Amino acid sequence: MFQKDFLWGGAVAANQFEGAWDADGKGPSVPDLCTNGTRDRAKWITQKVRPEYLYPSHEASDFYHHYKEDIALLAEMGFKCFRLSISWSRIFPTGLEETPNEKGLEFYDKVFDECKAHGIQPLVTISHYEMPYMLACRNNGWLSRETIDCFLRFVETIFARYQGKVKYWLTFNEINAGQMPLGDVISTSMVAGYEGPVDGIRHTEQERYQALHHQLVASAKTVILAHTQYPEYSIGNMITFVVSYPLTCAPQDILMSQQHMQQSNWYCSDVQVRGRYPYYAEKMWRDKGVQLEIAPGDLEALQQGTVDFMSFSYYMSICVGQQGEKDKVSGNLTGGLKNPYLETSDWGWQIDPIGLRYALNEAYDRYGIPLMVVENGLGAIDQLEEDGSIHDSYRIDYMRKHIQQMALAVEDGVDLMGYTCWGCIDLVSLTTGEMRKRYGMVYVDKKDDGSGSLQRRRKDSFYWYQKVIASNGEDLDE
Ligand code: BGP
Repeated sequence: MFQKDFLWGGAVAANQFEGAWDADGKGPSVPDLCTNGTRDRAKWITQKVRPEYLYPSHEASDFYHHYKEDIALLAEMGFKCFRLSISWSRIFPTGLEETPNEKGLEFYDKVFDECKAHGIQPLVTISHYEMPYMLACRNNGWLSRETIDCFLRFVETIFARYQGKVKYWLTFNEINAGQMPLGDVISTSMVAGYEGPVDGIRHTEQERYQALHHQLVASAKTVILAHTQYPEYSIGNMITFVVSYPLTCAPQDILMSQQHMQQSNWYCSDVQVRGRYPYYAEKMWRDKGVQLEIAPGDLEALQQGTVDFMSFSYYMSICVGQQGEKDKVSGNLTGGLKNPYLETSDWGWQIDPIGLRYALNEAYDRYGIPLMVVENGLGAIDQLEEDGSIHDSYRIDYMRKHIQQMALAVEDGVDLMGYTCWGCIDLVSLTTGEMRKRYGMVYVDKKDDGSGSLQRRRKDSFYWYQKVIASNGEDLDE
């Protein structure tokens, strides 16, 4: 079964959860310029805040003013670990300052102290889909090498400040999203001079892979900094793991699926875990017309800066094959072909718990280092009953089945450190900016139009997860 010190918990990201977007000296980040959207209507990016639009990150779930209450609720569930990100523009408002914003640093001091008081380990994502907007405009996000130095100044600051308070760190959230057509906008912040729907920006493969190279170098240099100056830190990478299956047993489909796994899932983690671009990279770049500009010292940094553990988000699997162009399923940043054996969520994401056991075995077989599932969960519409209860048995069912498969993977021999389900307290959806797409075990009274008291309520899944953690994953009954 799960190891004795298994890190049970949940995960959030600053821009989807904190709110207080311009409080205490914080500068605007790219998500602060993103309006709300729906499953069928993409969010917009505007070049300045326009009064006619709603910007969900501005208030979000207002963790900034509710952190004590929220961390107490997590502690009540028995959390061992709380994954959260640090907002870069809270610390460096434009990304270019030489000295950090003290008030921003103090906020996270308070959050980590509160976690410590409740015996909860923070797991900090250094960069979760955000960047100071000024820096994004000046450098077109990660396209410029200069961004690496600005990022490292941010990393040095938080590494020094939170010594003794944080042990576990992740460099970039879902770094491989940068390879994907919509993911590149969200992950690499290449938004300079653009106003329009987020899915309307077009980047060339050259730009995408170059920006990603800069992120990979920044990630490696972050790991090197930790290993040389903060040996007590444990640093992981983080990818979005969208398992692909061949649509049929036609050899062409098998090969396509293998290539998809290499190019979409392994490309970044191969670099971050093994310390070099994989053997299939050269051909992939050639096919895509990419000519990477690799500066002296980059490859050495990649080689030295390999992570201590690997983490990933897991929500779904897809099929890949030559035929079936019409039967598509969506995903958060990437879609694929429909699998006839699987159901989908209300947002069209394919639900596949067994795929998680498969993913864990594949990753462990490939790398042999400890793994952690740092995002997983069901985005669903919850019904608030008159008595204030929320009966989310569908969420319990989803989580139970995924935890069961994790337990089987552990039985298979996989070294699994922990599980932090996504959006443990309701927050803003990344892809649509909606509030009604909820993942939490704690309900936040807030609607898509921005109204609501922000009051927190325990859902049925809250009490269920409490039992799961108390029994170290043995008791999964409702
Ligand atoms: C992941 C992101 C999260 C998150 C989650 C759910 O890709 O790392 O930030 O929000 O997906 O996606 P969504 O919010 O679109 O439902």
